Amino acid sequence: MGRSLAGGLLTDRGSTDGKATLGPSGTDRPPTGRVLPSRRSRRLATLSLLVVPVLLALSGCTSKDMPNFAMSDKGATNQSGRVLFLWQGAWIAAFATGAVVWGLIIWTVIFHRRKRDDQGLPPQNRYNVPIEVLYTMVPLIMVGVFFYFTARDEDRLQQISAHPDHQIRVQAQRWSWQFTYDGDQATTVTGTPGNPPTLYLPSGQTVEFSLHSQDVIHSFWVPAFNYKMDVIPGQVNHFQITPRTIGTYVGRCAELCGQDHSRMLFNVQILKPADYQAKVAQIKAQAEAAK
Ligand SMILES: [Cu+2]
Repeated sequence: MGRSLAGGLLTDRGSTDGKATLGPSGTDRPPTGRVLPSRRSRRLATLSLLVVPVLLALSGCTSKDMPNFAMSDKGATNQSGRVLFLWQGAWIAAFATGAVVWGLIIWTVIFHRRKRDDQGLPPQNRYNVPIEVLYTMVPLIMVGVFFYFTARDEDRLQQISAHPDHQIRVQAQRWSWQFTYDGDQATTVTGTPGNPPTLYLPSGQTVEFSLHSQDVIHSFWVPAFNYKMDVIPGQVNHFQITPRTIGTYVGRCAELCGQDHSRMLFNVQILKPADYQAKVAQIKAQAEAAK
């Protein structure tokens, strides 16, 4: 008797007396159970018809061909596209897994429901090594794939060059933000909940942020960057980006930090390098004039 996939699911239905028996392979299987190659071939053919076009369609996809799943596709920084692609891949893998699971459930419900003339229990299967290896290995492979792409991208996102073009100190405090450009105290801008500050960034130049907190844990988040990092008291966190797409974006705190957390907003303007220099010089001139 040939061993079938899915623990005898491809065998003929039930034994004549409705009682399960233990076969020589250790599988409970009715004496009349046998594999029907033509039916199995048909099912494999149907499965390939469903899976192969999906794989072919996905293999030629780029980030732009797929939905964003609520992530920004503005390409505001050199990193935002990488995060978007990882996010899209994770969703598509989740949808594919869901489709297989729901497909198997629906297939079972439709094709293996109890027939009118069925009596007793259907064949009871256990100790089916191939199916047990399958449902152990498939999740392990899935987790491995998720882990590989996440670890690869996280490593690249957190790479820091020793000599960034600009260093911006970000200080979070209940409930606003303070920005200082290139270590020059005269360029410090402090916001309030009623008057959110603007962070200026030069396009095409590397910027390193150092994140400081004066009180509790906050999180520095510019949604268009597809990236955020915690701002922790007593610890300075760093990350680098290269702004790319000129424009104005919103920023906010992404860690519930107290009563006015929702008002902890700021703006981000990515400018041409010359315009950026002019803005920073203007901030400095205004601070010196106010002395
Ligand atoms: Cu906060």
